[in-house]
Amino acid sequence: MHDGSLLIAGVGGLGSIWAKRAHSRCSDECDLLLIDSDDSSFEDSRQAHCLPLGESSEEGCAALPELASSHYLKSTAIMEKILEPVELLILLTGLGGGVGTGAAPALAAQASRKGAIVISIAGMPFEDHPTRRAIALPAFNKLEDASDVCAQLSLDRLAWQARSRGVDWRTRPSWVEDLVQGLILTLGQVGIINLDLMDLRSVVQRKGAATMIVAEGDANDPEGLFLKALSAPLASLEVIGASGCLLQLEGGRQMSIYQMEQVAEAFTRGLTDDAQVILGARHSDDLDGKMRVVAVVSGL
Ligand SMILES: Nc1nc2c(ncn2[C@@H]2O[C@H](COP(=O)(O)OP(=O)(O)OP(=O)(O)O)[C@@H](O)[C@H]2O)c(=O)[nH]1
Ligand SMILES: [Mg+2]
Repeated sequence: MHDGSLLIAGVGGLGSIWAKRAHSRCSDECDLLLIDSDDSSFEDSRQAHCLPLGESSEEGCAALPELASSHYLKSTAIMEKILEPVELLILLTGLGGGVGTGAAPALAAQASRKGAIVISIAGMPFEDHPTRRAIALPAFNKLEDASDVCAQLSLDRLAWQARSRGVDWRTRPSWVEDLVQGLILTLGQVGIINLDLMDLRSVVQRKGAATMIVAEGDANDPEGLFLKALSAPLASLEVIGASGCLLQLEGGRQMSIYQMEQVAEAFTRGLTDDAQVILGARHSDDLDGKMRVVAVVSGL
């Protein structure tokens, strides 16, 4: 059951691949929006809202962010309709090219103006592509300004992680999928302890920067889970000293209160003394003996 209030958006080639994969894991709970100048991003996505930028796919926006944003701005009336019911937008994009760089900040700004909570995850170009990084950095700042939570995803770290698992970093971003699925299921499904958009809003509205972490592992190894979360391919991760934390724990039917307490303790130890911690939990049949933790950390 969903009412259009949760939306996953992919902007540009990389963002669209990530968004399609993440959405396939939780399509009953949320809608999908794809924005690109390249029609091939819309393949295999009959249920998605698709916004082609430009007159034809030949035109494209290859490495032209200004062109992409001006195409986007011509579509704001359509976008207004799509964004109408949206209360939470999870925006996935890769910066440094044309479409993502130009259109993602514009989309985040429009959704934010309409009152939606905006969580953005932006892939940052490889270290050895300085030209692309120079294009990506100002776009990241714009995206961050328009988002409640904006995390930089390092493609170097993502590629390194994918290599160690023997998969393709572009098409199998399991970390991105886990995170998005965790957030959507946290907010879209009934759990043992329910979290809702009000809880998320109260955490992300704290002053200061915000980021997200996710980990899956042995339910009896809280320290290991926490260390795993810190090895996520995010470019910068400083959860120590945070003053707000929304923590969602997911485990198999056997998950005990004791295990939940231990994991919550490991994840909140580094927070300030008066930190606001909001805890949610739910059972998941695919997590026998394991636990999945999704945390949004704010007030950094
Ligand atoms: N090295 C490398 N980097 C890539 C690759 N694909 C994407 N990237 C990086 O990710 C960024 C975004 O890529 P895309 O999502 O394909 O770009 P886009 O938003 O569709 O933009 P345009 O296609 O230029 O209009 C690029 O700037 C690169 O830094 C790849 O195959 N190899
Ligand atoms: Mg592209």
